[in-house]
Amino acid sequence: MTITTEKVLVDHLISFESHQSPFECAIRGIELPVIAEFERDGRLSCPDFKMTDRVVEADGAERTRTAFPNISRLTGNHVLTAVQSDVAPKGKRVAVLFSGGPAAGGHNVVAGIRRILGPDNTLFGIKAGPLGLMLGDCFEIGLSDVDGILNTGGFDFLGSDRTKIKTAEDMARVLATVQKFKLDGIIVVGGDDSNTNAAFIADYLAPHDCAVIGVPKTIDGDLQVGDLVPISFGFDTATKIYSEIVGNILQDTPSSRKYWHFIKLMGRSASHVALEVALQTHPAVTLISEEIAARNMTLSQVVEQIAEAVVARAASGINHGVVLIPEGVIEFIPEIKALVRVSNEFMAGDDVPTASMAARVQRFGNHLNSDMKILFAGLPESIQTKLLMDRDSHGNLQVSQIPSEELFIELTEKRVAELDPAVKFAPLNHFFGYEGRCGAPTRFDAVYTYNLGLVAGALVVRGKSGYMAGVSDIASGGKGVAIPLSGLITTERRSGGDHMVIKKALVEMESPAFKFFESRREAWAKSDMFSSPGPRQLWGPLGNQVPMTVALNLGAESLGFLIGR
Ligand code: FBP
Repeated sequence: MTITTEKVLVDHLISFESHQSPFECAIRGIELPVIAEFERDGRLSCPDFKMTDRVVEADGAERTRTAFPNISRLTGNHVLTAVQSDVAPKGKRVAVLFSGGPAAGGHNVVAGIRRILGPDNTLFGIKAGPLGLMLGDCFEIGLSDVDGILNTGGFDFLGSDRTKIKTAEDMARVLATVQKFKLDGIIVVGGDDSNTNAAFIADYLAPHDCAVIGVPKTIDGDLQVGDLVPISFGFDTATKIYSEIVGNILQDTPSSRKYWHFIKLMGRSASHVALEVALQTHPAVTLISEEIAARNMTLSQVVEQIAEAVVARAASGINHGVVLIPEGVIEFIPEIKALVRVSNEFMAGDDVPTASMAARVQRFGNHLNSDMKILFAGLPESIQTKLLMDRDSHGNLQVSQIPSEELFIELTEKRVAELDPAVKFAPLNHFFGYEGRCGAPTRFDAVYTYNLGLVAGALVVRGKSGYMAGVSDIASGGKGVAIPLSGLITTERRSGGDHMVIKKALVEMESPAFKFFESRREAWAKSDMFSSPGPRQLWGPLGNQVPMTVALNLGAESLGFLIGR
């Protein structure tokens, strides 16, 4: 190679820096069809919204009405649907923020909002989440600023955080930002806790004429409202990325013929991620936390189930396999759940936050009754300390940091040796979480989020407040809908107190997706029936697929989706 050619190559490689890889350049061009009501004569057009007869209400609606008097009254907990309009609002000033963990497609939400606002309205980006809202850390987003972030993964355009806006002082700081930037509306892109935050802010800001709209984001998939919000955005991308890696590992197992891989998958409490990856790859064992809770299984029963699969496969000459473990499983095993509940109350004690970890472990041990003391003492130190870690600002135990995959390996190893000492059992552990949260969105997430942005932007400039934006009818063109936030809120016990939060959607035992998994898992356990779905496809017919769990639960006839015309 001559020096000149090398220079050409080096310049070429340098041109990839700062998000200009050939892949990133190509995905910016993915076509983004839009819902019919948002288009007129081939151009974006801002619809209005009409109230439907459909009412959404969670348990304890009376309590919610008292806690959220303004938005409950404004929305009446009725669902809205988009309708075409001839008049587009002008002069509105809107701000958008990301809240919680990143999820693929967030940038398209911002792009959708920016474009539906058009040149006659102003959009501000709030830096680094709810904390940025309180600090008034905003910058103006121009129409051309969103071109470069289209279809890219991550939240880096704005950044995110998990601050809970809870006190009167917090709300006053939010109001100060609203007044400083003369905001007519705020859009909160977040999961269940962040949308709960949005509901509180919407209620507080109602007398100040500032609308607040939420957008359903989270890779966990636990923010769902039936057909109105069939899935939160980011789930499809994350599960397709995890499925690719799990598929590769499954392919390796009968090749190397020696390892059992224990893979923990992110997804906090719900097991939607684990279930989806199981449907896409067919591993030997998949734990579903909600099933463990429904069947009241003890830790040793769960371990027995894994150990029996290991021994049975060994009897057929298979000394390898994959076990999928949902991130939050530990909180669903009844005896550990009880321990977590006591630890939550304990952690809410005034002096606990300042105590060292060693002191917490000792004091917590003394605080327990005799059964729990035995259980806690029997847990590996790595689990004990994580149970006593500081909660996040919404009062959640940080389950992603609990090495449950190591716990299951340790206990399975012991039990397999008891069942049959001749069985070869060589375990390896993995945790897939951050690998999948920020990947470039799948086509489904790209199109879905762009349209969610259009819906959220249109709602806020129309002055609608206290709703979560939604896109329903994803297999037949899509419909822009608005779901009343106050209708989604219920009471949950966290950090030693009752809190009003949006109810998490967990895996239901009667759901078609779970039933299908249940009907196939024995076959997958007995022999290698895995499949390797490969990398996510952004072009061509395979790019057009929704998650399998979503298609099954919606009763769809195929995996395809159709948003736009
Ligand atoms: P969100 O609810 O904010 O969407 O969280 C998504 C998630 O990926 C969870 O699955 C996980 O428990 C959590 O974030 C871990 O987040 P972090 O380590 O960034 O706090």
